[in-house]
Amino acid sequence: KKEVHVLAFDLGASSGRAMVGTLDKSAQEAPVLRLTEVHRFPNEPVQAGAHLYWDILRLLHELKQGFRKASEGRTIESFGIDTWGVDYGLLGEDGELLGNPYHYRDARTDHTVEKVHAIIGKNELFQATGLQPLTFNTLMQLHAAVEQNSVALREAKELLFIPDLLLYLLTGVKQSEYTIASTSQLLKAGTQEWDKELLAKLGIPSDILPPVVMSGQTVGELTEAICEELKLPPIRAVAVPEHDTGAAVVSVPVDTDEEVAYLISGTWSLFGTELAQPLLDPRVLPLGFSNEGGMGGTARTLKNIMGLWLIQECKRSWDQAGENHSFADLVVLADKAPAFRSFINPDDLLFLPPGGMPERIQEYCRRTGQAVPESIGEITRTIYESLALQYRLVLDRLEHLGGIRYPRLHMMGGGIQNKLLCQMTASAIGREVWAGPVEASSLGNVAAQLIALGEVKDIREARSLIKRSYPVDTYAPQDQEAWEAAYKRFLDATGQTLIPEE
Ligand code: LFR
Repeated sequence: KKEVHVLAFDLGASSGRAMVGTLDKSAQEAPVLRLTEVHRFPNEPVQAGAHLYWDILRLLHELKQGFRKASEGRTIESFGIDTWGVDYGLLGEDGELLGNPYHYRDARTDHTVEKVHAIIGKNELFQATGLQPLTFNTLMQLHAAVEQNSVALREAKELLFIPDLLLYLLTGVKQSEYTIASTSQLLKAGTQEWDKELLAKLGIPSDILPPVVMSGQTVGELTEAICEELKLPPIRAVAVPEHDTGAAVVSVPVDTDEEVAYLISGTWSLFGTELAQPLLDPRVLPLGFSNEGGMGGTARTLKNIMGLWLIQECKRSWDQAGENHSFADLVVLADKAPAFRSFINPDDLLFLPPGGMPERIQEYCRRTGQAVPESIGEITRTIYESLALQYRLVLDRLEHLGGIRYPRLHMMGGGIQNKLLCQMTASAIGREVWAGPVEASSLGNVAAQLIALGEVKDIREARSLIKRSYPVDTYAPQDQEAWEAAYKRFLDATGQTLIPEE
C-alpha cells in the first residue's frame, strides 16, 4: 500500500481532536507523514455539587464521531488514545463505571500533600516514586479518597487512567499503558511496577491497579457492538504513549543522541529533557523536576509550569463578562501593552484552581508591591512575560543539575502558535527557540501506531520521519540587555532563586 492511515485521538484539558495520520510512501526520496484533523470538540469540565468532574461519556461519544469521520473514504488500520495525566475512573465488580472521574483541579486534594508527607517523608516519597508531590497526582487523589471514605473506592475492583478507560469502553481491554501510569506517582521510580508497600502505608488498595503495558504494540480491537453501532470493520487498538506529554516527547524533531531541552506548550507548559535513567539526586526535589516515564522506558525529567492555563482562564472570565477576544486578539493586545511592568510566579498555587483569574493576577501584583495591571493587554502581557521568564529559570535549573548547556530550546505543542510567546522565550533564555511541531502529541501517538504496525522501525526512525515532514520555525533572541535586567527583577518580585531554600 502506498498510503497507511491510522487514527490518533488526542485529548487535552480544554479540547480534544481526532487526527488521521497518513504515512505516504509514494514520495521519491523517503516516506512522509501527514495529519488531517477530522474532528475537534471541547472538553469542558462540569461542576456538580461540591466537585469538579470530567464528562467522560460525552468524550466517548466524541471519539465515536471521530471514528465515523475518519472512516469516510479511507481504511483506518489502527487507533490510539492519549490524554492529560493523573485522572482515572473506577470500575465495579460488573465492569461498570462507578461514577464520573474527578477533574485534577477539584478541591478535594487541597490539603492532601501535607497529610501524605506526615506519613511518608518528602524525600522518601521522592526517592521512591521520582515524582514531585503535586496536589493532583493520582497518589494524592487516592489518599484523599481513602481519607474521605469514598464509597466508590471501597467498591472498586479496577482503576483505569482516562485514556485506558476510554480504550476499555471501546475494546473491553483493561490495562495501564506505562507513560500514563508514570504520571500517577504510584509506580516505583524508573520501573513498571506499582509500589505496593508504599500504597499500603497510605491505605490505598493496590489490587485495583491493572497490568502495566509498554507502548508500541497492539492490545485489542473495537468491540463487535461498537463496530455494529458505527458500521465499521474491526479496528485494532494500539497502546500508544497514552500520556499526551509522553506522546509529545516522542516527536521531538531530533534524530541524534544529543540531549535536548524541550518545552511542551499547552494548558500546562512541561519543561524538561529525556534521559536514560530518572534523576533521583536529592538536589532534584527542591528544583521541582519530576521523572515521568517515556516510550521505550526512558525518563521524562520535567517540570510542570502553570502554562497557558493562566490565559485560558482569563479569557473565560473576560468572555463571561462580555469582553470577547480571541486568543490571537489577546496576543495583539499584549504586544501593544508596555513591557516589563509587573511579574507573577506562574507556579504559585494561587493560580491552580479555576475562576477569577484576572483578579488573582492583580491580587498577586498588589501583594508583592508591584504595579497592578489593569487592562486586558496589561494582564495578558504580565502572563506572557512571566511565563517566558519562568522558562528561563527552569532552564537554568535544568542546566545546573545536568552541568550542561543546551544549544537551543525545542518548543512544541499547540501553544507555539503564539508567536509572541515563542519570541519572548527565545529572548528570555538568550538562545534560539526551534518551534515545532504544533501537533506534537498526535504525531507521537501516530508514530507509536506506525511502529506497532511495523511501518516504522523505532523511535529514532519516527523522529526522522517527523523532522522531515514538519520543518521547525526558528526564533532568535532579541533585546538581550532588557531581558537580562527583567529576569533579575522577575526573580526579586516573585521571590525565586536558582536554588530555592527548603
Ligand atoms: C498536560 C498534562 C501534564 C500533566 C497535566 C495534568 O496536558 O498531561 O503533563 O501534568 O496535564 O494531567
